[in-house]
Amino acid sequence: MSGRLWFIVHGVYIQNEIIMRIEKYQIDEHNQQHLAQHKRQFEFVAESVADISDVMKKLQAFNIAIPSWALGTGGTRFGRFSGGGEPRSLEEKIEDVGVIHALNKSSNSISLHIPWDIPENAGAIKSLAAQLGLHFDAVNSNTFQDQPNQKLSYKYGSLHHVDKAVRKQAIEHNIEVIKYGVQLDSKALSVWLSDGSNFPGQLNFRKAFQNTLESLQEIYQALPDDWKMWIEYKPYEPNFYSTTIGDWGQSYLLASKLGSKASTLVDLGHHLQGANIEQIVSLLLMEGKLAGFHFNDSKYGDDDLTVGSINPYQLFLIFNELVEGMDARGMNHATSIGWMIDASHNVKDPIEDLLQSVHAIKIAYAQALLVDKQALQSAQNNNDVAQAQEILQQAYRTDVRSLIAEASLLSGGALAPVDAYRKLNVRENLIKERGLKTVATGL
Ligand code: RM4
Ligand code: MN
Ligand code: MN
Repeated sequence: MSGRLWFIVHGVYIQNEIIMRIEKYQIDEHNQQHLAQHKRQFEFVAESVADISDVMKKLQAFNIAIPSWALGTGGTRFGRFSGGGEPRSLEEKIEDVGVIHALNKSSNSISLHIPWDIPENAGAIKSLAAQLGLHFDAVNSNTFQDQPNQKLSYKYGSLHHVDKAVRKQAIEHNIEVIKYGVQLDSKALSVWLSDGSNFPGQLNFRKAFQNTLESLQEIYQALPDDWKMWIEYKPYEPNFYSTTIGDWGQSYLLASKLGSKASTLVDLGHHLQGANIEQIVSLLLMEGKLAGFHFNDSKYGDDDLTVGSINPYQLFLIFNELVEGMDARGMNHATSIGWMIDASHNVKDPIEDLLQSVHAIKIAYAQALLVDKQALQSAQNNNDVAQAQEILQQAYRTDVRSLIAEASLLSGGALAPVDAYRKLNVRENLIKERGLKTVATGL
């Protein structure tokens, strides 16, 4: 089935087709097949959960934003092996997020990267998204690539550049991104800089930091009152000697100097091996400076692998700190922090991969909700180390998948999203329509 929307652009009516790729009755049919087994599993787990209805409410409210650049097949610097039926436009990317959300009812927003996905007609784009139950999360600026027709190059950086004219160009780009975001009702600008140096002596660290701060201050001035600025850090790549916002301390320093609208964004892949991310998260939260997350998983570096595919225990430990810290500050779990995926898929179907990522995030969240907080606190106060570990692992070893499935069912989603996606032949239909060799915009 398809619904039709009409938009007026320069006085001309443009017909815009909203394709409902998945109908509610198809999800119901799918759920019917899994229902009996699901109910048995759910009841078994639910009876040991202290306040199951509170947990279910929290799981239902919990959504994770999808980045516009994750819907095409990713590549490496050695090549890109395109999958079929990739979205060819922003509209098609929104449609794909619509598929994900219809299946899991946990991905109700999309985060745009400018200029990869410039919304030419914001009104039309917003209506398309709204038809699918979606809105717009943070907008991301891009000063890590030179765009065609760009006057000055970012070869030696952007906001930290030694040349004021380059800094000005990068500042103006960020302000333009805010303007696009305002049109879409986004509420945050997320800034990731590749600025850094490749060799010792290339850069004066102090001046680079000060230039970055001054540039960010100008962008900060342009933020609407109800907007936030999220500052991402990364230790290396594409620069291999230094990165100007290299770790959470440097990001935090900038955010503190900028003011209350600025905070630190944690991308899970942006740490050196062995970093204790959960401790970083706990302290940023304590200071009211945790902007949110770019979720992904990694084994070696910024691998951008599916969330939970390598180290689900770390993800659980992060969520354990999040739940404890958010509760300590009386924060709403679903809305006080920016939850977003930042991953790139080069061998999987991106939609399946994103469904898996969202699922892994919700599993970690549910397990963190199950931690017996009081018992843990008393174990900590008594220095009962073994008991503290027992308590954490009791929650982590609980198979909470039926809780996630139940939350999805209650919200009108599928009990088993990947299975439903496959049985409904969504990708096959996308290939028929969009072709086998499409290339999505982005990295
Ligand atoms: C960077 C960083 C940014 C993302 C780009 C595509 O490594 O994670 O958040 O926008 O990649
Ligand atoms: Mn990121
Ligand atoms: Mn990254």
